[in-house]
Amino acid sequence: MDREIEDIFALETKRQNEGIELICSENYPSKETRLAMSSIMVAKYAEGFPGHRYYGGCEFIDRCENLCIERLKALFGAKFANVQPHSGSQANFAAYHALINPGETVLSLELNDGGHLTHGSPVSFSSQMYHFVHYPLGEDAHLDYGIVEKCLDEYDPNLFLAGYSAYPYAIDFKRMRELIDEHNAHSSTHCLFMVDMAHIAGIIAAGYCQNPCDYADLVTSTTHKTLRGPRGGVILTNDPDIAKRVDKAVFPYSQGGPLENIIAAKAVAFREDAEPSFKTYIKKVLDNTKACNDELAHLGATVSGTDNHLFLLNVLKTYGITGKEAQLKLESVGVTTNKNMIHGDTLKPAEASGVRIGFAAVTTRGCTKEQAVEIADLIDGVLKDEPLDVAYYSLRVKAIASTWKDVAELSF
Ligand code: DSN
Repeated sequence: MDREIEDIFALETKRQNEGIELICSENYPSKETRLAMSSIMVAKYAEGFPGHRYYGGCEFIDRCENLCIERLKALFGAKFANVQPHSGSQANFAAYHALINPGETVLSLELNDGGHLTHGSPVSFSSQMYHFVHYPLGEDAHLDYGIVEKCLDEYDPNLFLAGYSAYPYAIDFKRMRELIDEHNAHSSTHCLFMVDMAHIAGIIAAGYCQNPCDYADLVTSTTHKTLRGPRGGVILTNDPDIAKRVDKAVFPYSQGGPLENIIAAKAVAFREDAEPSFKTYIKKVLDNTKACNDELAHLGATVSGTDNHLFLLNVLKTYGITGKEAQLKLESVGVTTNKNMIHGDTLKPAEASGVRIGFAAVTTRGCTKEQAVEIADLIDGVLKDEPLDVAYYSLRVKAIASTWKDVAELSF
């Protein structure tokens, strides 16, 4: 097609096939999902929603978007869904607009404690449009529902936000709902409950943790992490009035024409996610993540422990190097991770004391529990050894990755 672009594709495919991808927010979609992404659905303008478009010729686009909506609703047992957000950040942008007014107060977890940029980081639109305050984690880096209760009373927020980017433990959405209801019973401000389930959406769909759609007023997600779909966002709710406000907040407030090829790909992925084999996949992700975390602990490393697809490795405490240095060392042998703040971190985010490690992507390719343990030994060696034998570890990484499926040939 285009020699320059083709050459780059070949290099990236090789990097992905020969490497060990441990960034917990990444995954590989199926061939079928990728085919939908490159389909001719891309050529259609369809501003508006099924049955109410600003353009003609939307008969089949409407069928596709409706199918996507129905599949998503069935996956999470929700009454209403909007599948048009281009990303998780866009979904959150629209969600805030649908739920609260500019300047109103949102109680969320800070980025440094595992939250997300759009959960009130000073460099994001979120903190500039709304008044964000934060609930801290407990001393053991777990959510402390007593602290949440106190913060609800102290800040009297208009919106409580749960769902995180670097939180390795189970979340009790039911307890949060109870706390918000108790707070609302004696407060003049009515606090709404929003969950950003982007990281754990696949785990929820597979039934291995509480479903926030049963408790929250509104739930946002991305579709490309544990859900293994195309890169994009979605919004779910059971409240008909909120659903109407969500649609208006997505279009025309914050987005123009929906990406109908991506919506088709979301539909394909949601069908895959409803298969029994997806449940088996998620169970393997949980087992592999725990196996790697536990082996690192066995080797003497300071790790967070895990109830989901990710854990945090404190590299400063364990190996005396920063998260940035650890990320670079691992990358030099073909293991991809990202530096991450650890609870109570004293280093800046650009350095950080830890790395975030996840098993969603490698498990899609076929990583076994034995290999997850081997990967822990490899990580420990790479971060401990000085000088680092790059050639030796690179060969070990390639040997493991060579037993897995080709990233371009996956079918679920
Ligand atoms: N960038 C995603 C992550 O890595 O968690 C969140 O948006």
